[in-house]
Amino acid sequence: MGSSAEKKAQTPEVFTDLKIKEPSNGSVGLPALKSSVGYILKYTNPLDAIKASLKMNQKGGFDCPGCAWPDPDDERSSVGEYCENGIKAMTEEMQNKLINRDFFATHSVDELAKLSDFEIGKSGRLSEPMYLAKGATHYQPISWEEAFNKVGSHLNALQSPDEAVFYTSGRTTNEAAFLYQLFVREFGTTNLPDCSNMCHEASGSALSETLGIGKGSVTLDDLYKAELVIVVGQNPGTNHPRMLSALEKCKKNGGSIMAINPLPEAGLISFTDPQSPMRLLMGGTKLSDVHVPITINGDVAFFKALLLKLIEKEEEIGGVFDVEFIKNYTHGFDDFITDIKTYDFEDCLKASGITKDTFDEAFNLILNKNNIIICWAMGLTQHENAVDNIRELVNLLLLKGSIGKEGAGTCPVRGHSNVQGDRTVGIWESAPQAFLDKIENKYGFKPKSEHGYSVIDAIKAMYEDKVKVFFGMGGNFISAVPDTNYSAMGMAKCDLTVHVSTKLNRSHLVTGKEALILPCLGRSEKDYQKTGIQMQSVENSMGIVSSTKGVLEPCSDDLLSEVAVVCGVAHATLKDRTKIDWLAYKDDYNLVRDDIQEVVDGFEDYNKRLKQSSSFYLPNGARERQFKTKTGKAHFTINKLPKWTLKDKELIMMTIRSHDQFNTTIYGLDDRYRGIFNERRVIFMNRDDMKARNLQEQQVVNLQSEFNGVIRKAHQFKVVGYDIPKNCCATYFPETNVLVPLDSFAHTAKTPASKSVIITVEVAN
Ligand SMILES: Nc1nc2c(c(=O)[nH]1)N[C@H]1C(S)=C(S)[C@@H](COP(=O)(O)OP(=O)(O)OC[C@H]3O[C@@H](n4cnc5c(=O)[nH]c(N)nc54)[C@H](O)[C@@H]3O)O[C@H]1N2
Ligand SMILES: Nc1nc2c(c(=O)[nH]1)N[C@H]1C(S)=C(S)[C@@H](COP(=O)(O)OP(=O)(O)OC[C@H]3O[C@@H](n4cnc5c(=O)[nH]c(N)nc54)[C@H](O)[C@@H]3O)O[C@H]1N2
Ligand code: SF4
Ligand SMILES: [Mo]
Repeated sequence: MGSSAEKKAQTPEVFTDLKIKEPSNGSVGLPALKSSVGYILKYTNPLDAIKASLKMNQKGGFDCPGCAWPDPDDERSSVGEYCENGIKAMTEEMQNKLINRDFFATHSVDELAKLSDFEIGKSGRLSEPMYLAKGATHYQPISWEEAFNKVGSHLNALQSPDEAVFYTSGRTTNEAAFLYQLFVREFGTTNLPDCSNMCHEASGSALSETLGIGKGSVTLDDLYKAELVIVVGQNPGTNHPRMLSALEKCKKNGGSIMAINPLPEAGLISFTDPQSPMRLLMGGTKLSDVHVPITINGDVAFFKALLLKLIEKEEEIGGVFDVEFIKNYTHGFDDFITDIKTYDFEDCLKASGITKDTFDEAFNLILNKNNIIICWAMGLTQHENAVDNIRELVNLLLLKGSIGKEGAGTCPVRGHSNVQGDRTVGIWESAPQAFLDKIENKYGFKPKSEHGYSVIDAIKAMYEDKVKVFFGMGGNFISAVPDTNYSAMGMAKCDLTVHVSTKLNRSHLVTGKEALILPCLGRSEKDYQKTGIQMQSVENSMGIVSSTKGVLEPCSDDLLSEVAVVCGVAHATLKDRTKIDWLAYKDDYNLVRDDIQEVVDGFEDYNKRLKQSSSFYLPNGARERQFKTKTGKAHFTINKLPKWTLKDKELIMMTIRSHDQFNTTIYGLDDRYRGIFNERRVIFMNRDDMKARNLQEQQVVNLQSEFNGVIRKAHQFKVVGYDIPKNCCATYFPETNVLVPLDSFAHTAKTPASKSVIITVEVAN
């Protein structure tokens, strides 16, 4: 008997010996250099690592498999255009250990599931396709052809194409993603959930509605030239480290930085550039002029307080707003002003958790600035009112005319290296009709126009027996999604689960009745096809499409590219039902780009432009003050203050990333900047909240969340007293995903509210 899916999906409740030090007040610098070199020496061949690092993020080289921060347009450092975490992402992919049939013959699925995520990840790179038969305890090898036929026969046996779900994680290139969604649509469904649903979906919803484009409007150059950059709900020192160089440049040019964050995150406070040897010795730049220690989910309240005072000043002395911009380019100003005046400043300030002194500092920094950029990430998007968070910050930018001009605009900072590109080329469960019409015109079949399942819908559908096949193009679905136990039970009900992946992860161990692992090439590896080594392309957070081409030999001869996997599955499934020559694409990726250019706006001369200059900007209406909204103008919106009250003993919990992880990939057990070493099962608490509960430093506790009468539990965490607002606490994702209720998600966008989980803490026996 196998252990239950729920048990296998959870991270083991085992401590690894916590050490606590003082949190750091600066980031990067020598410790970062030491950490990345140590990582290279431990997990990969150093010569390969040097070769690859010199090509990473360089023109003609490969795109960093880490986050989606852009590379500079012009000059690039010859020493290296990367950060500590970029090196870790690269090294993780090029691990020098391989896992093959012997590994899987030795270790059963149940046994592997007992390992920690760190240990699972460090098993090595997958090197051949593997198959888990019905009732089997171990994966066994399978040929690619058999694997494709297995997927094809399962898909073709479904009563409806909607009984299959096709997930994507944001590392998939434009070429692979375009073909993948094309196959899924030709097969007959729109069930294309992706990691974006759990990430910046709320940004996309809010920005499309207000500014007519679901992406940010700024370029790197704008960041250098801004008078004020507000960083809200984002921890760039860990998650977008090279953003700190851009913020530093902004400061050097006379700009100011404001951080709105419950935590005093090290990178936001001060920064030392590791690519500047002098600065390594001299110490860092103080980055933030003001840190606003907001209470979790206090952002709408804080923005409202700011807006109220700005309106007061505009009415008193004028010159605070960009009146011309408001008149010429916006819609809904009067209604917005009427609504906001119904709020009381003191109530808003109280709900934000900010003292009047800090508020005044923040207010004074904003008052006379006209070129403002607001950057944000998961601290704003993973709440029930996430869309309101973003609409409210757009209101502020609109009042200031801070959009579509130099040094001003919106900057949602994306997570995965190509999450934005995947959406651009059609990974979207609710793609616009105009895009579907273009598919129909080009390929001669009618794609389904009803919306498919997003991540949350897909989980429910699996649980309700409406889904029989789960296909994952990258990612680690079971560890990334909310409500781990419910989701695992859903996954286990599938007949077949398939994962295309570079490395083993927990999702390969929480399987359907049968399962396949299809190993693929990583970014850093050469992609040999009939017409030669192939180039692919990706889009970063600022809408720049650039080429990516691996430089290392593949770690195994039995890997396929993601493009080749999609072509193989499509060919085996659609057989003579299709008019598309699926196998031709994998021989020559130029053909894929030729198709993208016909179907997706902004990709004219795709092949030519990529080859000539290795990157180009996609069109962006908001950047030009052309707002493709219903009215053709930018929209002010009316947003409510969120209403939640904590009952006695309850805390609001955010699930965040440590410095040593990339989402569910655990690089190591330290969170250096926060002073946490060798442990992930911790809960950061305000020391007064600890006192009120009689909790000591490092005391072992269990956590419990209650939502709509359902109780969820996570056991074995150590308490760490921390500089976090009262009534707030923080834990690491994915250890506490068991506590995130499936039904708590952002309105309109359905992003799981994994930054506002209401919990109680009990001493463990
Ligand atoms: N090294 C590394 N890089 C990564 C990733 C990784 O895991 N590791 N993940 C990638 C991905 S997919 C993404 S989406 C991004 C994520 O990048 P981030 O969004 O920076 O990641 P989180 O750790 O979720 O951090 C959220 C931040 O928001 C703050 N916060 C939480 N709740 C609130 C709130 O209510 N209000 C405000 N104002 N702040 C709040 C937290 O204190 C924290 O600093 O990073 C990408 N880059
Ligand atoms: N509680 C909580 N939950 C969260 C979040 C949170 O902040 N809190 N954040 C959410 C966010 S922002 C996101 S984006 C999601 C992330 O959700 P996912 O994207 O599903 O998760 P990742 O951990 O990024 O996926 C990593 C896996 O991708 C595979 N992989 C790596 N490189 C490649 C490649 O080149 N090709 C292929 N085919 N596979 C590859 C490897 O197997 C690796 O284990 O998680 C979400 N879940
Ligand atoms: S900032 Fe992001 S994209 Fe750039 S090197 Fe670091 S991890 Fe890679
Ligand atoms: Mo993300």
